[in-house]
Amino acid sequence: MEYKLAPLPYAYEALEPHIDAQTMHLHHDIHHLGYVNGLNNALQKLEQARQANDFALAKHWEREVAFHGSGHVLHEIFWTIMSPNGGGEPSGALGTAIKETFGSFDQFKNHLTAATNQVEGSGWGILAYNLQLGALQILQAEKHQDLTVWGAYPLLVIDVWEHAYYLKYQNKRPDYVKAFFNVINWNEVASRYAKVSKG
Ligand code: MN3
Repeated sequence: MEYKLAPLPYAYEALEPHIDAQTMHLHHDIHHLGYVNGLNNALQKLEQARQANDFALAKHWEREVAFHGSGHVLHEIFWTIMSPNGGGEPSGALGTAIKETFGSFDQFKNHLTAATNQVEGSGWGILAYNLQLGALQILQAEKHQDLTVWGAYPLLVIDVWEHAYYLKYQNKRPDYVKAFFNVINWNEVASRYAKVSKG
């Protein structure tokens, strides 16, 4: 089976002024496509290494599958949890869970903002639902696959690789993260939460 790159669910310029059209073009059409192609290639090479009983080589392709596969999964979520009609605060079960877990929406926002700004190098700030614990968690990912907590289902992911913001925000990652809250599609985040939460 071949993984494919789905089109953006809105126009490239739809998230202006918070995220510019050129960044969206490069990010989706070049960077995300690179992960899709990298994943398909790594899976094929892994299969070849397995058939050749070359498990030293398989180790390399397993790591490539983790990198490109996680990159593909996180970007697929990323496009859908943004919207030109985004921003504000979540209501309903997710809004309640955020308040119960973090004390208030503002405190949640402070924590997620700090965690995202503090990612060392390239990575992601993530709000996840841990299926084993039955609890919301704020996590970081370095690259796409490092620092993963097993059992954590990503609900909201904020890409802080430089390709996500450097054209518009240069070195000012905190300005990009602040602006990002204006495009969060809380309806989609809530729908992801409803799919996995026990409440
Ligand atoms: Mn990216």
